[in-house]
Amino acid sequence: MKYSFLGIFFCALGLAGCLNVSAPSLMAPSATSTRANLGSVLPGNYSSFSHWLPWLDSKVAQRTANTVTVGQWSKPAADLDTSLLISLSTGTYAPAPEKFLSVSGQVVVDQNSTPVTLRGLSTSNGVYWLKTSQELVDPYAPWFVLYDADYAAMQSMGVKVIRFYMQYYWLKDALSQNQFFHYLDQQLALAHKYNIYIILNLHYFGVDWEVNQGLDDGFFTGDQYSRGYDLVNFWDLISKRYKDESMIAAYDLINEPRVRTGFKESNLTALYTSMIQKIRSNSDSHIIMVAEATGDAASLDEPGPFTKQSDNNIIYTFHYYEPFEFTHQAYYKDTQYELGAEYPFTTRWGDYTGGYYSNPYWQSTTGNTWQYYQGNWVDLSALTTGQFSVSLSAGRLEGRVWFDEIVLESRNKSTLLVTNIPLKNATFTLPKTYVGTTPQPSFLPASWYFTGNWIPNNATDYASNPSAYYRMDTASHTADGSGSLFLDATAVTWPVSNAYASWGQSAGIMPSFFAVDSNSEYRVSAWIKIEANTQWVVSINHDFFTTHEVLKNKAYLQTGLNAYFNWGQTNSVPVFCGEFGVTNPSMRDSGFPNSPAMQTNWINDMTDILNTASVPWTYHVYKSYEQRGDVFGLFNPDDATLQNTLKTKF
Ligand SMILES: [Ca+2]
Repeated sequence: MKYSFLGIFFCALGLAGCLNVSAPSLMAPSATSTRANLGSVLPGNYSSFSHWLPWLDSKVAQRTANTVTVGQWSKPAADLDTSLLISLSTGTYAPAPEKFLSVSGQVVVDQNSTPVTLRGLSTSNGVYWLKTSQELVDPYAPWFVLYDADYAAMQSMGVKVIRFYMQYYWLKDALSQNQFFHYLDQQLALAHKYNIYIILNLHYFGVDWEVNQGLDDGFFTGDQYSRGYDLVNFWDLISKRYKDESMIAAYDLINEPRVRTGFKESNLTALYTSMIQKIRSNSDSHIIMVAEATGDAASLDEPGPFTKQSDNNIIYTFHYYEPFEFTHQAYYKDTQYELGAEYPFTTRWGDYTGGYYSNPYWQSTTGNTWQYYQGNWVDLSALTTGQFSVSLSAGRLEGRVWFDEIVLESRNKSTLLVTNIPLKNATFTLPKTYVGTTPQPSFLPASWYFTGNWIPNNATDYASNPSAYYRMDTASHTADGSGSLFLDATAVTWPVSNAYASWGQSAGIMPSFFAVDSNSEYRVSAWIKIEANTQWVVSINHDFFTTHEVLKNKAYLQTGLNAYFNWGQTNSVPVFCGEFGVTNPSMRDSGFPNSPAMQTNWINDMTDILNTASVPWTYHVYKSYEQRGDVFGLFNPDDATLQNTLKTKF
């Protein structure tokens, strides 16, 4: 799972929350992987996973010591081989050629022409953290490796198929191949034993250093040719070994292939054709899965979500995460995916139309300490017919500035009654982001978004040039540890014109806009601390927007999915939803008590649409809970809602 449907959404938000600016590049990533988004959007430390590595290493140490507990999955190191030996000795692993699957029209059938409904689970996202195929064999990786008990559990849930994630790296040399094939042989023995099909999916293309840092892969980020990936050879190796294996339902050749300048959709189609031809040249008649291309609009040079291959034993597969804001809340260490998104979700964004910028401009605060800043009472209804948001600005700052305890008030023009308007995270307390089940310190604040066009002095070496904007844990007006918002211009260069740096609430997944009441005036205030600055540049403002909303409910899902269904019907081929799923930890967060019901509703809506259309699917994912910050996975140790909901759908 990597694909983000939010790219266009973010682009739409790119203009928001900024002061006297054109589109700020920092807040307008293009559609790309979420992880790649972070790399391109976030500065300094935040674009790196280095701050995760100590935590990860501790997990590896635990795994090595064989003491790790993964939800309900705590396994002795010998379990895998022992269970396999049992199944082999009892003769449960036997060839079953009658179970070999093929495509017939829009349906998948076995060798007796009996339709087989492929509904199941994907497993598991820990593929990113497995540095060698040795870890599959030892095994160190209980969050990823499937044991006898896992197959038994899935069988009891009604699972018919597992979408089985693989790394390109695992076939890099003879030793790796032997280790991986040993593991896959064991998995296939269990697949036979429990009568559960396996879809082999090349999920991750990382090379050594990427795998070691848990980074995104080259195929997804754009330079797969320069790295010498040989996907035809990868699948040739798989095909030669497993061409007669009936429990392999399909080869899912590339996970979420991304196209770009220099590698267009038509190039991808040709690559698929080459892989298909190679597999068929081995007398291998497995179903092959061809995935929807995503990426730069200009590189999507073929019509439709898919391009039909001449081979007639193909399933066309897509992934569906909508509303992305809901499915990806708490998605690793990024507060843009805030907890608290609801389903149905209303996506909101604003087009910036101007603002009120006549509040006081400050140069310094006495003694470099905190002082209370008050804006003017402003009749916003005389200035805008849209909605407004607040922003904290320091364009062409030379020193450093902190903001804390932002206050937004309205005052009735007649009665002069003053009312506080609640702002989200006005005191900059720690946002809730998760690595597994544990909230982690975050460098970025929830509900606030930086826009600016300053240039870090040492942009290529973020390690020695800490980021110039973040939520500062150690500085707070009340010294209560709640933190403050920080802008540091001492390590940046300003452009000649249009120099701005600003925190606001008009961007992100859940922006804050306020309607303007013509009977009221408005004032924004805050505690501010300024150091080493020589110009009058610090202020707080009201920004104006024309706002838009899209309700993302079941009808919205149906419309999106119909595009795939209709293509399959038009072309008389099967389509397959290879991934959909929702992050788990919001369910255990007492601040969002409605989340379990909403996640149940979302799963019900998705599976109802897919099952009604007789479109098969695999849910993302079976386990991996607690092992990555994206925390997809059915097995929340405290709450069985997701698995109980899903197990009635297979
Ligand atoms: Ca604070």
